[in-house]
Amino acid sequence: MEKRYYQKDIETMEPEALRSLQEQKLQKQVRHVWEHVPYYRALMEKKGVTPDDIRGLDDLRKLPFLSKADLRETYPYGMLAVPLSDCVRIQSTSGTTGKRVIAYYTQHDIDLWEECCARAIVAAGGTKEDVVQVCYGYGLFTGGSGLHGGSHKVGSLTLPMSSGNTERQIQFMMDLKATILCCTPSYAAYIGETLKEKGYKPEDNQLKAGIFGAEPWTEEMRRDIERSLGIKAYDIYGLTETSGPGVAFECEEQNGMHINEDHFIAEIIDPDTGEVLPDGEKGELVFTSLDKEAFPLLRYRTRDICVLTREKCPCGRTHVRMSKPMGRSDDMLIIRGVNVFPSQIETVLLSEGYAPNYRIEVDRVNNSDTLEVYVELTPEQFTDTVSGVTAMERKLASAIKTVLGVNPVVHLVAPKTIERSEGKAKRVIDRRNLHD
Ligand code: DLL
Repeated sequence: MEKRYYQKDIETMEPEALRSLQEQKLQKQVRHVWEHVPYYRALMEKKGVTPDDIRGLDDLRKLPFLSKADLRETYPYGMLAVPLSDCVRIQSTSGTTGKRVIAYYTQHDIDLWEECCARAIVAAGGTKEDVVQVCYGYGLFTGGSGLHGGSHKVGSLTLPMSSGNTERQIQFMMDLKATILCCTPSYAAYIGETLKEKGYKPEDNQLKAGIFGAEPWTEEMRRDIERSLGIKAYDIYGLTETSGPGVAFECEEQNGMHINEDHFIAEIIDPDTGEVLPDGEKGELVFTSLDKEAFPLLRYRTRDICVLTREKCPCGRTHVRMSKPMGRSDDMLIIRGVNVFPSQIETVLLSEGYAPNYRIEVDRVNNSDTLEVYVELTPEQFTDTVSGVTAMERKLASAIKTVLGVNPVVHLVAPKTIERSEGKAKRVIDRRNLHD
């Protein structure tokens, strides 16, 4: 297969040249922040660092970290590095875990962001002949506008569907012969399930690829979606603070996401000590932007836990790859002292033949943590096994116990009783916080 890139020179740049490009840009970006963001300048002064101390990548670790707490502290304008009149757009986080974070963009920032998304679309096989159905939410969320802009840059026909109204999604998908689907993996699974209910087979649609991200999803979930839609499913990563989707994206190897290193430097740190870890070790991902005008962030702690690899990728891209984040460090549940990521439970459910419709409930009863997992039976399982449900629950509980080391109570529930997600799925209810 012919290799496809959106910006070949940059995406396949020799590592030495890439490093020197990053170093040049880093010096400029640090100076820009120093001169225009008093809040961060104060943090640098506190550490005794000036822009003159930052000459290369090895100096990066001299710079202070930024976290979401800093962004909340400086809400709404404190991190802005250009006059507001130079900005053309804001986007924002959903604010489910506190005050919203607002990201600002100049036209230049929008162009860079959309180019990153265009790289992702081309890596998934997109061309100007494609019909790209964008069913990430439009509005303050970055998913819709990011992929929308990227699709325009590629020259594809863009369907600005936004999320929800699954009937209409399916009608447009079929009538307009969409070839690339962009949405959260949980919504992709829901669309696949609905197509099946309507009697469509995977080969009845014209889709060839999906670009799915914005929430953690497992390899098992990927295969499930690929089967139900008859496509190849690509992962895409990003966060509002760094512009949105497209910070990193998968190529045809489906083996980690290439980080757009001409625009972002990635580091992995130990989340407890802040120490920088070598490639290959698991830790918290930290980003430094290199080209941002309005909302540049230096050493921003994402709280996403993953691993970086610089092993050569057969696709020809030279940019470092990040593993799938297994969830945010703050998504991790500690149950009876054991660290549990919801994605571990998802892996077990799908490998045991269940559909990805589940809810995890954690509580504290008589000073002891409880873990309950509600899992939907598929319609086939439901009719087959009315009498065998208890045995199935026990079997699943034991499979989960083997992986997590914690004993769950499993409840198998009737099909269609767990709420479907059209955006980011909310799979965990932790009631312990309510009692504290
Ligand atoms: O979710 C941006 C985005 C939109 C990415 C569309 C991909 C596609 P936020 O709402 O600010 O931005 O949430 C960012 O979502 O820190 C991760 O924890 C999580 N996340 C994003 N992409 C992935 C992914 C958008 N591919 C937060 N896998 C991030 C796992 C992801 N988690």
